[in-house]
Amino acid sequence: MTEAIRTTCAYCGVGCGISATPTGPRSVTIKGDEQHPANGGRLCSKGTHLGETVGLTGRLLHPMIGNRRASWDKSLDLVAKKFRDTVDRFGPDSVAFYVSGQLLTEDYYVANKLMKGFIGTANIDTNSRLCMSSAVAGHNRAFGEDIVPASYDDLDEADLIVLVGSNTAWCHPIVYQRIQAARAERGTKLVVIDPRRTETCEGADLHLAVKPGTDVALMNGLLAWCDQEGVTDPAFIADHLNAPEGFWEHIRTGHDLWTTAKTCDIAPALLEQFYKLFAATARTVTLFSQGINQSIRGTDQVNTIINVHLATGRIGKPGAAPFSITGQPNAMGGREVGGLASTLAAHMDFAPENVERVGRFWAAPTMATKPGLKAVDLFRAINEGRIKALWVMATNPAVSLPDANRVREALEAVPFLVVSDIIADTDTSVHADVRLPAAGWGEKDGTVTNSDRTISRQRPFMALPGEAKPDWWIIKEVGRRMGWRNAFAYDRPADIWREHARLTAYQNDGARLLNLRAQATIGNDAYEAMEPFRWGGDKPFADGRFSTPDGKARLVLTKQMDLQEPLQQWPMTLNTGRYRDQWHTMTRTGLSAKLARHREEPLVEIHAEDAQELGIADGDLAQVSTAQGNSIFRVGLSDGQRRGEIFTPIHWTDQISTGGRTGLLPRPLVDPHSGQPGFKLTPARIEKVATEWKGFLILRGEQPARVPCLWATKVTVPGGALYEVAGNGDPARLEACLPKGDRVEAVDVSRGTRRVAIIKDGKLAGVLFVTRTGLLPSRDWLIGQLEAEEVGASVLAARGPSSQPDKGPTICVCFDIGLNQIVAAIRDQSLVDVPAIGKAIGAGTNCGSCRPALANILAQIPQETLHAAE
Ligand SMILES: Nc1nc2c(c(=O)[nH]1)N[C@H]1C(S)=C(S)[C@@H](COP(=O)(O)OP(=O)(O)OC[C@H]3O[C@@H](n4cnc5c(=O)[nH]c(N)nc54)[C@H](O)[C@@H]3O)O[C@H]1N2
Ligand SMILES: Nc1nc2c(c(=O)[nH]1)N[C@H]1C(S)=C(S)[C@@H](COP(=O)(O)OP(=O)(O)OC[C@H]3O[C@@H](n4cnc5c(=O)[nH]c(N)nc54)[C@H](O)[C@@H]3O)O[C@H]1N2
Ligand code: SF4
Ligand SMILES: [Mo]
Repeated sequence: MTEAIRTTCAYCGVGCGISATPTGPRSVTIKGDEQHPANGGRLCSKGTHLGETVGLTGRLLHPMIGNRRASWDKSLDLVAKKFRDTVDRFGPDSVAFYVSGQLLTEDYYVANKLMKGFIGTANIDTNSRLCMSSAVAGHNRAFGEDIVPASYDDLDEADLIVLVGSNTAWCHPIVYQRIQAARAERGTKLVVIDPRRTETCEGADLHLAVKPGTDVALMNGLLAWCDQEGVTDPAFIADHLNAPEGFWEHIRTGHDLWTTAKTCDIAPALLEQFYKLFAATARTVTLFSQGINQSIRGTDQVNTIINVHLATGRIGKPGAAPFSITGQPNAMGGREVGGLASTLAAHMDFAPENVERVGRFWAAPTMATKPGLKAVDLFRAINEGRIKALWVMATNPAVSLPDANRVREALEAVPFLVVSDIIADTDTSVHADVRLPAAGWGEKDGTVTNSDRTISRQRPFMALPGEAKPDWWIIKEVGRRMGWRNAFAYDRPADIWREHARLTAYQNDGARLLNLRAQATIGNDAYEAMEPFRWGGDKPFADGRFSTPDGKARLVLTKQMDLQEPLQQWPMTLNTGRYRDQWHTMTRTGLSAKLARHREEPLVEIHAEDAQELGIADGDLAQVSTAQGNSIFRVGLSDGQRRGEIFTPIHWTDQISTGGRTGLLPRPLVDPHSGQPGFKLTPARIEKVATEWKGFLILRGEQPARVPCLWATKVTVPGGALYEVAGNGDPARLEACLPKGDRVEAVDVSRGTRRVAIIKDGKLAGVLFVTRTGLLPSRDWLIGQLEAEEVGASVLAARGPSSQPDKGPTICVCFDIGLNQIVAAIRDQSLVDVPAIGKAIGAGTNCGSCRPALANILAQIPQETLHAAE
């Protein structure tokens, strides 16, 4: 029996501890780590199903130069030479790295050191620019340092939790479960501020469906209310805060309840309820994420939230804090090493004394002396020919940057592109001159920092596959080959960790709260055995001292601007975000058949009345257009959408679909302080797309084929893949996607229906069902036949001898329980709450990610029908 390895989840910034027990070379049993402070043994659906994503499907296993396999030596020499030559010819500012909050701290540190101390430019930016940079800029403005002044324990101690622009139930499910536990145990109140009614609202006491982009008005109105009600803390304000000229006059003018309610388009009574609750509850945590950060006024939005906490003294105390919750597993570690183009290293900026200090510490030959290009500007600079060599690590900008079609042009145009990834073909890597195979989760070795400053180890439990190498190793090898052998002489992650820790402590007289002095001398064994720990203490700023020169925090004067100007050509507003069971560009979660069940296609969600006016029905295809481009989505009617607003998911790529690509739609406009793009608000248009036929394709085994039709989306299913397809012209061309084998076929001319199955050695190898006017059968039974021993022509009936009733869309992915089964159980057994559903049929009793969905289903079934059933 192999021993369990304690590691940290690959995905979100909650940073859950995992206990992984290998069961074979590429298989593992995953459990929550009961000892880990972030999760205490719990895992959400994504963490629970990590085991399904550690196979080698699609992995990049060897360095590739163009489409040819190459040795590490040759590939690394080429990368080093191209970067060296480019710097020699065009200067250091002609090269760039674009890295990721999914690198480990050790990887990140080496990349940052190579660029800022040795190549001599700060042109290293990260996808955290798209994610956390407004929070970083907001913290710096308010506190003088990028400190998250909260911990998860505060959620247990708060009496009120306000979620602003955060779909916590889907994106930080274990934090959400913790909040729900606090509600159940101590009656903590929960308020959600989000234009959409998400599943996060199912367990909330109040939901404010604000007009998008009006959070500044909402929070300034809240501060005005607190001021008027005498809830501000005059002593704290006098002793610990600096307010700019005219700050309070500004707050006291035009921020009354009625004006604010109008600006935010919320009923005044509802707004008053929130304001009263906030004013009455000293222990308040305001947790925020992308609805706040991803705005062209993101930094102001962050500061407006922080202003309220500062002015009411609700900071540095148990259960009272503004809480920027991070997205990626190591977003925070990246901030700590200084991996953003706008920071230098270890919470130091580009002030001359910092450049000098870090330069001395690194013994650096050519220090960067000024901030580098931020992500959106970086790709613009490539398109303008100013960047001639780019190295992308652990991010997929062809999908995830705004105006992604222009980004693809840049990736194509840059004279030399290196991509380090774990996957061979991504929308980004298909443009690469050199592809370098990186170690993935379960193979990587190092540290990550989660949302509440807890540093945990990611430990390997599988051997490196093929020739894959850890990111830190790849970067230091390039550094050495560029001529800096001693500066990059690391043998193991612990060497890098100690150096990073020493830098945080170097000449740090207390001016920087980030100080890992105690880690600077730890031995390799101690690093190996490191337990999760939180830096900066439990309550930063508890003494009212901040990291500014005078020790006082700063209030920032912010003004609401109208961000949502309806334009005739673009009458709708496009909002974008995440699904519960997919991670970003799906290179990993897309491998799991279980996780695919929650949402099998990318939906554009729209209010029913908007849809009706536009002649669009549920399940139709529709094209979403913006000034940047257009893409097709499946329509999902949703009463959680405000009128005039549509929502699309960020996950789908060219690798798995022909449409559903959100990234090409948003404007490349950014916040002036942080450079973070305004992903949540883009003027848009939507129109129905009619197709002559629709259908589906199910294929056994691995499926590299692209399906030649207008609409095709692929999901992993047990034993193969399912494609939903639709298009015009003759659907027969799709038959090219079917494998060779015995063919059985059924045609119904009147409905324009054709059903084809390919059987190989008695087993089902593929099916194609298309119809012009008829209905399509449920896919579930056919998918089940992929793993059946023997099938015959009867498979075309798409129904077994004792066919089960249709389960409906999967709600509980752990136990594969569908909507219809849940509704039936609720009706038949008169179930009244989520635990009762769990007792009756098990749904929601494993990872718990679907509990908000169960609550939603319950809420939609009228109680009378339950009594009728009794
Ligand atoms: N399942 C899953 N979980 C994830 C990820 C994933 O890909 N999948 N990614 C991780 C990462 S990197 C991140 S950054 C986090 C993101 O986590 P979240 O920020 O929770 O996720 P999003 O869906 O991007 O957006 C949050 C909400 O902001 C709302 N919003 C839009 N505009 C406004 C506005 O003007 N005001 C307010 N108040 N709200 C607005 C949206 O309607 C949306 O519901 O999730 C992390 N966790
Ligand atoms: N419209 C819109 N766009 C958005 C957002 C939005 O809300 N709306 N959100 C933004 C946010 S917050 C984020 S964080 C980004 C995320 O966007 P991306 O960072 O582009 O998305 P990922 O799919 O996480 O990309 C990670 C890549 O790294 C690879 N990888 C995984 N592990 C490793 C490793 O250990 N080493 C290496 N070298 N590679 C690895 C994966 O295969 C994948 O190709 O998207 C942003 N884009
Ligand atoms: S909440 Fe889920 S995705 Fe996030 S770290 Fe925990 S298990 Fe992983
Ligand atoms: Mo993110």
